[in-house]
Amino acid sequence: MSAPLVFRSVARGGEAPAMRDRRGQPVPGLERDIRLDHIAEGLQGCRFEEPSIDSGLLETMLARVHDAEYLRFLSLPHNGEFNPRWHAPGVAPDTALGPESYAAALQAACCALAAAGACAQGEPVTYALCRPPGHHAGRDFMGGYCLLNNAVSAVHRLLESGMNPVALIDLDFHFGNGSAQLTAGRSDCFFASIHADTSNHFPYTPEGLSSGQMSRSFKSPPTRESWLSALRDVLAEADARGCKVLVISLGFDIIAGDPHGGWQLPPSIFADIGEQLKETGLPLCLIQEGGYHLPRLADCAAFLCSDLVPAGNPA
Ligand code: OKP
Ligand code: ZN
Repeated sequence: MSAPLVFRSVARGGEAPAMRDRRGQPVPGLERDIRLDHIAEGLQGCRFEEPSIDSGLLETMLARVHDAEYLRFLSLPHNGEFNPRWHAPGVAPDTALGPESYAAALQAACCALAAAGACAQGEPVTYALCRPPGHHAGRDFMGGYCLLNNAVSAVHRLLESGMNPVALIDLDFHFGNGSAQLTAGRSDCFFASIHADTSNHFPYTPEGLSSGQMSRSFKSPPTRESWLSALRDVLAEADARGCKVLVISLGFDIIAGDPHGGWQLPPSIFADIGEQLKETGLPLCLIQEGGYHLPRLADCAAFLCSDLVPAGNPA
């Protein structure tokens, strides 16, 4: 297997101008450009390519995922305000829009589409190294730093290339409520998520999964073994359903020390994750979601790829 092909966001800026907790209290925004510098450091054996996506294709794909009025709203000028109207029902508005937020979100969507495109062309492992994340964004809502759902855009591009069904597996610490909404009721996309119980963690609302979707949630911090066994269950189900490709919503916020997390898993768990993913034999389209503990992000990425790249063949 060749080294992962990485598509990295080129936009700088558009960092969360503010963030709020569930009670509406201001908290520091941790979704920063520098996250990607740290992750890239762990991807040194990988190939990097520009995420160049035709603007027509971007528009077409975004229209498949999001509501036209929501997209129009995002494209208006913004200056750090919160917009309750465009947050998910029952979720306290936590994501503010700044002047460059939408440009950054569009860049992230391009990375995901480029990764999916290369995946459809036969690349065994593609990686959208993108920000802001996307899995909390739904058809007409933002939240948790997410404006556009990058992973679901990738799903649509893969489906259109004939890879059907697609599995969308969300490994981020937080429940991907946007991805769940956008894949509900689809027989061509199997959605599964492993996450922290949503009564105590963002988005603080019931999962409300539709039939055919799968989740493994943890009320208390999982051990390495219990988390990995949840992943085995989810991958077995994707296999049983005959999924042709795995889109992975990749969160590095499951590890100890993450300021938006709360678990104690070591970065080396990503070596086991990489091994399990590789063992499926399916093409992998990795989409970056969360991960905010800067000193450990490079390790997470390096451990993940240590098993996706054959030893002695780093490039
Ligand atoms: C985005 B992603 C602070 C609450 C802030 C924000 C979580 C955003 C997570 N106590 N909650 O990584 O899923
Ligand atoms: Zn997260």
